[in-house]
Formats: sequence, C-alpha cells, structure tokens
Amino acid sequence: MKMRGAELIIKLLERQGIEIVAGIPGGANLPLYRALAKSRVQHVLARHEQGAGFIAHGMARSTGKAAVCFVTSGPGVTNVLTAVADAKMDSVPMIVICGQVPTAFIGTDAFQEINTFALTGPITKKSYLLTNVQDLLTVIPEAFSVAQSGRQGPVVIDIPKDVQLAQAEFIAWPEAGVKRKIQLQDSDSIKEIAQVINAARRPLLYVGGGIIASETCKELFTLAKISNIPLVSKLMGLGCFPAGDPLFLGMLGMHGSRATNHIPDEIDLLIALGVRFDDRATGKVAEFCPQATIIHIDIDEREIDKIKKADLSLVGNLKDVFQELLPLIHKQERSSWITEVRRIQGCYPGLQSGKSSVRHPLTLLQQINSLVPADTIVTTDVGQHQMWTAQGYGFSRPRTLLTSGGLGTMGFGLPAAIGAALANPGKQILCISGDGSLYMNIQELATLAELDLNISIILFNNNELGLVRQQQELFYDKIYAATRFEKKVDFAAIAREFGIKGIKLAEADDFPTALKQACTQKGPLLIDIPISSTENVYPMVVPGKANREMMDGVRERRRVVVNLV
Ligand SMILES: Cc1ncc(C[n+]2csc(CCOP(=O)(O)OP(=O)(O)O)c2C)c(N)n1
Ligand SMILES: [Mg+2]
Repeated sequence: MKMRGAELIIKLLERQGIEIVAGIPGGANLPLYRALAKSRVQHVLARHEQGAGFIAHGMARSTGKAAVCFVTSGPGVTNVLTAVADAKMDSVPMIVICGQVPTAFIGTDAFQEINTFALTGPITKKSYLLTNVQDLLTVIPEAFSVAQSGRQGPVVIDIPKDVQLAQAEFIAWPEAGVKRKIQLQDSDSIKEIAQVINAARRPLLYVGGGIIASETCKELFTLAKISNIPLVSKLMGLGCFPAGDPLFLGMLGMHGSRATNHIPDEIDLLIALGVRFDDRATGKVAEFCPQATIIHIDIDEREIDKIKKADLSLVGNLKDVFQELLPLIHKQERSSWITEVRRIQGCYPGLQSGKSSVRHPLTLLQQINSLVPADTIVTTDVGQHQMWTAQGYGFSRPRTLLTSGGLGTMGFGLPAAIGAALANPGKQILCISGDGSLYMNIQELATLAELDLNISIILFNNNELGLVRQQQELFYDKIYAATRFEKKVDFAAIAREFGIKGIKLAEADDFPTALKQACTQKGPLLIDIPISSTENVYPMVVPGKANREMMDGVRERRRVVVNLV
C-alpha cells in the first residue's frame, strides 16, 4: 500500500478508535487537516490551542481512553503546553499531534518554528520528532500504548510538514497500540501486606486518582467493607468511594475536612493505594501519620519512597494487587477503632461557616447534587469554588469529578466540560467555575455554542481571584494586591452574545428555582451566581505546616472582627 503521511496518520487514528479530534489548523498541519476532512473523524474547532488540549482532557478523563488534539507549529505548540503539563501532573492519556516546519528548515528559526521536542520532553511521558514518514507506522500505535500503559500520561508527536506530505509504503497495517500489562514486581510481599493489614488495630486507607485510573473502585469498596477500614481521599480520588458511606472520611490536606486531618495522627497503619504523597495532601510530610507503618502500592515505582518512606511497598496494577490481596484479608469489625474515629469526628464537626446562607457555595453545591442525575459529570476550574466543590458536592462515582489537581490550571473547566460532553452524549455536564478562571478560556463559549452541548456553567462570581485574596488576607497583611477586579462584567450577557443562554441571579432572585432550571435545562447555559467576596475556604493548612495545625476560620474570623473594632 502507498499512502501520504497525513492520510496515514488519520487512518492510524481511526484504527485506534478515535472518533473526535479537537484542534486548530495552521500552515504546518494543513496536510493533516485535508486528510482529516476526508475522513469520518469529527473535528472540533477550539478557539485556542489550550482549549483544544483541555477538550482532549475532558474526553480522556471522563472515559479513561486516550484522546487526541492537533496543533500547528510554533504558537500552536506553545499554546497547548499548559494542557500537556496538566496531563502529566494528573496522569491523563492524551496525544498531541503537532505540525512542524519542513525538515530542511528545522534549526533555522524558520517562521513558526519552535523546538517542540525539547520543550515537551519534561512534561510528557514521551515526545517524538518524526523525520521519516515510514516511522508513523510504528510511532502512532506506540504513542497510544505509551499514553495508556502503566501510569498514564501525555505523548507529543511532532511531524514536519514534508513528512505529512511524503509517501509511505507498507504491506500490512500495524497492530493498534494497546495498554500494555504491567507485571506485579513482587507478589510475595502481598502476603506480608495482608498480614500487616489484618494485624493493624487502627488502619486507614489513603487513596487517589490511581483507583479511578485502574478501575478498582469496587475492589477498594470490598477491602474497606470486609475489614472495616475507614478511608480518606485526595482531590483526584474523589468519586472512587461513595461520599455518603460511613467509612468515607472525606478529603484530607490543605482544604480537607477537620476530622480527616486529625485522624492520620492516631493511626498505626496507612494503606496508600494509587496515590502520591503530595504536599497539598500531606501537609508537613515529616508529621504526616507519625505513628504509622506505611504501605504504599502504586503503578509508578518512582512514587515509592519519593516523599514518604514506605515500610512495605509494591509496584503494579491495582487490579492485579486486589485480585491477590482480597482473598487474604480477614473479615473484621474493628469496632473500637471505628468508635475512636467517630469520637474524633465528634470533636471536629464539619465547619458550618455560612452554610446556613442559601447562597453560600457549599449549600448551593449540595442542592445542585440533589437536582442532577447521579452520573452527572462535574468539571471545575481552580480556586475557592473548586475546593468548595470538592468539600461539598459529595462525589460518589468515578470519573464524575474532572478537575486540574496537580497543576491547578485556571481555565480548565469549560473546555474540559466540552470534551466530557462530546465523549458522553446524553449525560448532564456541569462546569463549576469562578470568574477569574472563566476569563482564562472564555473564548471556548463559542465552541460550546457551536456544538450545542448539554453543559450548564455554574459561575460562582465573587468578582475576584478568591483563593489568592484569601491567602493575602491570612498571610500577607491583608494587602489585596491585584486580586480584586476593578471592573464587573455581565457574564450572562457575554454568554448570550456567544449564543448561549445566560441567567444572572440577583440578590432578590429565588435561588432554588433558578438553580433547578439551570441544572435541568437542555443545551448550553451559563448561570452567574453572585457570592460574597469575603468568604474563605476552611479549614486551611498553612503551606509547610502539619495538617493538624490547620486554621479552622473561627479564630481568624474573630481576628478580623477585632481588627475592625
Ligand atoms: C493559570 C493560573 N494562573 C494563576 C493561578 C493562581 N491562582 C490560583 S486560584 C486563583 C484565583 C481563582 O479565581 P476564580 O477563578 O475567580 O476562583 P475563586 O477563587 O474566586 O473561586 C489564582 C489566580 C492558577 N492556579 N492558574
Ligand atoms: Mg472568583
């Protein structure tokens, strides 16, 4: 068979099962776009390459399968870098196919030339620069395999224009790239791990995104239930365990719940599954779980002992681990430990700050959850609204929360919602955003209007960069430098101009009714909800401090009142 590089790329993507590609064309990827136009692959024209990248995130994060986006050389590449870095931090399988200047121009500072290979190396699982059209036959399937195997992540393929136009010759189609099986590294220690779990008196499960990626929520549930082990989650793990279950203690860390941040002090065993020991979750790491034996099981061996030394560890796919581990776990009541956990919870009840107010985000988020189907997918942006969503919504199913965890990228929410809606036709999608974040990829409202997807954007509008303002209030002498927006804009009117239904709630409006309408409406909608610009997210662990030392807002509010007097 003979085929031009561009046609070959599209055919290979089709053979990988790719049905939708997000992107933006430019001089260096036009051969690719000509081939794409002739194929059955749907193209979604984003309005900014970062938007295209996050649309791919929405598809990949909501399905677990690799998603693809196309960008042109130079600024197309630099614009998508944030989405690539975000995929690396949150282990998202995504493939970015970049146009590049013709091979003969590489290294000459040609128009829109950038060294994509060098720029993307540190923020990808693998980056390729292709100079021979024949290599497409191996590299495209391999890219899918790399992105989806082991700890998932982004792959970038840089393809010069002349390679896209060159003829490839081949006899047979290569096999599609698949998820490679990762061997369990040491299955003997599973017995030891089981013994330690069975013998523990005050164990705690600590889980993250790895449970969702490995699709082991059911197995985790079984482990927790048969052995009565309470569980705490990182932001990325929310949804892997039912939020309403009595064993679920909530999110831990910087904005975790109060009791959850005290319980690790009391435990004798931490069972960390598919999770990193990152600073936002652990607080001062030397003081995290001070009395506990640590078991760490993860698919990425670089995570073991990286931050917290594990007493027992295992590298492998959690599916295989659970298969071997569960039959060895004893059924136990652990009633004295559970009673102790309840006692600690009683000492540190949830913070009710402002919750009684009908317009406090925590109240609204609980209402929103009760109004939408259980399989609704929620995307967030980054800021106070994100933390309130994590604390208050109550996620109970995997892949229902899509949020930028590791990189914390404002601007993630809207394009990720578009990707989630494209990959999950029929599902309701909510994008919970903040005003500062919405500004960052607001142009994707045009993409949304064009696609007419079932997305409700719920905008918590405090007319400020709330989470940063909060830090200034608490740690920077209340010098509110550059966090309050001078000008208020009418986001509902902006949405309408883009062709989307826009509702602006005023102080006097009937919140519950408006919210119900917003959550149940078909087609795209933006609801602008004014919220107080003095509200803080509590608790809050000061960076570098132990989780137990968190600020709970009570003292801080008192101080504000004293200062005012
Ligand atoms: C791209 C990017 N730039 C800067 C930041 C730093 N940052 C973190 S939260 C935040 C404020 C977010 O404001 P908004 O979206 O309005 O959310 P709010 O905290 O007000 O709910 C900023 C500027 C970031 N996370 N991402
Ligand atoms: Mg804001």
